[in-house]
Amino acid sequence: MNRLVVPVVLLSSVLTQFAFAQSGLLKQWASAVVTRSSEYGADNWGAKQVLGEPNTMTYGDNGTAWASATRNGVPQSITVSFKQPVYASAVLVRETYGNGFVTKIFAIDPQGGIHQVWAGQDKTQPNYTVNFIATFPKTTYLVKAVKVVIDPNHDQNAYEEIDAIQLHGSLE
Ligand SMILES: [Ca+2]
Repeated sequence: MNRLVVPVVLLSSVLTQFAFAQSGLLKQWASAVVTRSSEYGADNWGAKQVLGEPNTMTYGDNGTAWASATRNGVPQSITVSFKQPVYASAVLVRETYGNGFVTKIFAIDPQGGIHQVWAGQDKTQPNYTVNFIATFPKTTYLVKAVKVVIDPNHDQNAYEEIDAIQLHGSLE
């Protein structure tokens, strides 16, 4: 038992800035934008709006979330990085408008290698802010960034908007 307890105590003292569950699971909000396919604005609806903790608390067209430049069209994506690289097991995408639009998620390792970790049908329903969580087998490589690909045509009458992105993973 002590072999388990000691490392957790040590890690938690080092990583006090991160949410750190008893299981050793780190949950980090995105800290920087790596790139994005487009953005509706440089400030409101800009890619930087996905950074940090959620701040869009109502469903709808809110400038505190990222929106692509056009309401509908070709696939869009946003790539964000995290302060602490981890062996990743899930990505949370906070959807706040046009919900149900995530199509693929890629994990990016510290050497820049790109790995698809999730693809499928996002069944998130509209009319509420929703934390869509894509889970996958824990990566065998560290993940420093993720790329979220969306379908802007999911809701023809809305922009597909993301308020925040969180990476779940562990240090071992
Ligand atoms: Ca749309």
